[in-house]
Amino acid sequence: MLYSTEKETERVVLVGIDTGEGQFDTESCLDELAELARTAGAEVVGRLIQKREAPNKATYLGKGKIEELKAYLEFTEATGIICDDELNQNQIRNLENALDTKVMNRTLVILDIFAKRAGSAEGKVQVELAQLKYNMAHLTGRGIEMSRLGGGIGTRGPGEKKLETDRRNIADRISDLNKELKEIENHRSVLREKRLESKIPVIALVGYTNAGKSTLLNILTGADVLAEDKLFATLDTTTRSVETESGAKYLFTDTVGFIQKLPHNLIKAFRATLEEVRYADILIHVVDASNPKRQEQMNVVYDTLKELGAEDKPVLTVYNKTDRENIELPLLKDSRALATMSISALTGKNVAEMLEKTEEIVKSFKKSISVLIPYSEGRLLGIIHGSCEIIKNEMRAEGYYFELYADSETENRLKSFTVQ
Ligand SMILES: Nc1nc2c(ncn2[C@@H]2O[C@H](COP(=O)(O)OP(=O)(O)OP(=O)(O)O)[C@@H](O)[C@H]2O)c(=O)[nH]1
Ligand SMILES: [Mg+2]
Repeated sequence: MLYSTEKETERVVLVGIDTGEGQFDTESCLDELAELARTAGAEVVGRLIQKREAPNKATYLGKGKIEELKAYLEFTEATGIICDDELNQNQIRNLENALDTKVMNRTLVILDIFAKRAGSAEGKVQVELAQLKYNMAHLTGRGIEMSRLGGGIGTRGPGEKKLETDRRNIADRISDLNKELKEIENHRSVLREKRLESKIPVIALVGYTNAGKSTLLNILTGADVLAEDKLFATLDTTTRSVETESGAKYLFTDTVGFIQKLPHNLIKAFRATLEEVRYADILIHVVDASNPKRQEQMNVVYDTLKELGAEDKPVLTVYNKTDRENIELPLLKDSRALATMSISALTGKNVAEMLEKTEEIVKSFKKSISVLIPYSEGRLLGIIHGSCEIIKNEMRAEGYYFELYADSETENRLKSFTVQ
């Protein structure tokens, strides 16, 4: 069933708990949550922060705060609240009953944005799967009622489709989607194999959401990826090739941005998409240098990379948006990266230099070797031409002589033919 998502604007109050811990202070968490809520189409009409050591196990907020919030909701004519943390089913139900309003949280809002943005078949399947799993675990009375009525955050699936809310149907749908995802994953891995075979180095652009990854891909490759001042503008992976001045070819991949408190489940749901990061030769870590929280955002990126099993990849860090004036200096060297540079993806400043540096790093991971391939081993020429950078090549009496840069896998295959 199709319906318009514009029907109803939710008026929401943002709620957070300040435990004095965590990398980000609660105010800036709520700033980001406000951005997310706006992107999801809700109007933010207020915010409330409670200082506590830990969330209340049964009700998230303390008793007195709940009374205050109830009055505040009436005053602001809010239609719901969005909590910054992951609430369990009990906390949601208890809060809904006490406040007589719809209770949402950060994950639900992120999922809702993902649902709106998902473009590819794969993205849609991944999002719907994550939403249904989330609903199985969280959606209680009021959420389901809202879904049946058909409006608001957490009720739409990808492509404006209405999300299933009947538990029996959800389980069936989850199993169908899992099968679909498996097929898509197989297809993707075939494509990836082909790419790996071609041995063109793959460079993945990673970074916090809104850092400028898509803008950078566009300027590098003339791609036409949507780049805008919204969180999670990109959900689908785009790969484009770039040829440098020296004639070398590289594949650049742009993918979904990271954000703090991205639930583990969601990362898992996007495994197929994010897998591209694991197969990249190098990561370019794009940082929004003009964001006062850039250091914290960089830490989130490294934590997420770790979760993806990509923590050992060579990294080139680029401080982006350095055309802006509000940048707090100094921009420190990123100790986790092989090199750190300042660029502007918007004006193109230093982008050519970044490409040179990338090339340098790719090469530094390749070894310079000399090989003599007997004429009877002609089949190896394909591998050499496909995967190595050839510096010198000669036809000698005993066979083909090459001086080349090879990656470790190719070096291994050519081992018995290496010469001094
Ligand atoms: N001033 C300035 N703005 C930039 C620069 N690079 C990107 N932006 C802006 O930052 C916003 C986000 O850029 P995107 O390229 O969409 O960011 P992204 O990292 O792909 O974001 P997601 O896909 O949402 O994760 C856009 O409004 C861009 O125009 C830059 O170098 N300078
Ligand atoms: Mg993007």
